[in-house]
Amino acid sequence: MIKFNSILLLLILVSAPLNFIFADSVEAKTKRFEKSFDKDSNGVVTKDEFVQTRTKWGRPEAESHKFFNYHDKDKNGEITLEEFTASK
Ligand SMILES: [Ca+2]
Repeated sequence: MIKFNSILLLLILVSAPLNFIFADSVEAKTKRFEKSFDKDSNGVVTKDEFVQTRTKWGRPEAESHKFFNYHDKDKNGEITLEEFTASK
């Protein structure tokens, strides 16, 4: 049991910096926002654009709606680059 706990602790300690390294950088998010989601390049991503892109990636529509609402911080129906890059 002690051994298992030690291994678990070790895994947590090792994965924390990895999470930090592999977390999306603002640059990576900006690129994804502009290249993948903002189809008409008007600086905001509508729900249609968001869901369509994720559907193309094979993501379930219900999940895409959930993520859209998560990113759309001010709930105005559009995701700005600021909203997108601020999201974890
Ligand atoms: Ca918004």
